[in-house]
Amino acid sequence: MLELYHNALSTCSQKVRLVLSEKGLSYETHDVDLLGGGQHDPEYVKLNPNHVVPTLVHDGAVLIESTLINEYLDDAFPDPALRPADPEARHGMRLWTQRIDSKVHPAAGVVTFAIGPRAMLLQQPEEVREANIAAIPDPARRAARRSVIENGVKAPEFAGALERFLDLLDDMESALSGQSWLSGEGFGLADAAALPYVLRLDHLAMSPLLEASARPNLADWYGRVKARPSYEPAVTAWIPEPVLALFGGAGKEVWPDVEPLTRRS
Ligand SMILES: N[C@@H](CCC(=O)N[C@@H](CS)C(=O)NCC(=O)O)C(=O)O
Repeated sequence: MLELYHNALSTCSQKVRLVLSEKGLSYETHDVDLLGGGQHDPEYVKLNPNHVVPTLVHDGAVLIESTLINEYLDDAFPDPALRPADPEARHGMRLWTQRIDSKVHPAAGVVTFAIGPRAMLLQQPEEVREANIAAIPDPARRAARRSVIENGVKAPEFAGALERFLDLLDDMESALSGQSWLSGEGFGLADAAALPYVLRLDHLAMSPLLEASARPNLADWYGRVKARPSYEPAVTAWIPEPVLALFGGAGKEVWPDVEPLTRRS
């Protein structure tokens, strides 16, 4: 039996849901309300001491860290395989997943909270907002969260975080000129890892960065990932329309400030 503790819009949750769906696995879900502080609930923290989603429970085994969960799923449920068999190609796949975890994911927290849910969070009573920020265990992440909620895209962390995204998009564009998928021959763990971050930019109204006129190989890949049978049940089915409208509206509002930061010669 598989149980996923997750959040509809969380990038790391999307990544795991995509792999569950690609493998045709059914699972029970438990929603963790991240804006309401559900990740800090003492019962949840017993499962995930890092106060984050996702957590997968498989027949009593508690698994954390989205990339490691996806590798576990590929070990435990090998058909269809989502990692290349060739060791060099597998290393190449892991360069993407490692980079997404270490560089892109922290940047996604900054970019998302500077724009998407910011207005909603600023409407929360200050003591509620502050208590949820204070409960973030990692001091750097805590400080960045406070800074971007207060200052939006003008926060000192914002431009650098956006750069991490642009690096990813440009490197994907180059890689996808020689191969159809980041993982190698077929759709795999690197593609599942990258999709939520590309989608996040789209949700925050940064779609000009993803268009064929800007990055044709990336645009083609994005279209092909969205056309896979896994995409609807893993991603679209979970996306709450009001939150999407909030993210998109906030993204459009700040685009005049963001667009100059996206220009690369
Ligand atoms: N390295 C972790 C990161 C997990 C993570 O940061 N999850 C976010 C959602 S995508 C979260 O739960 N954030 C809660 C918070 O920042 O308070 C993983 O890959 O599972």
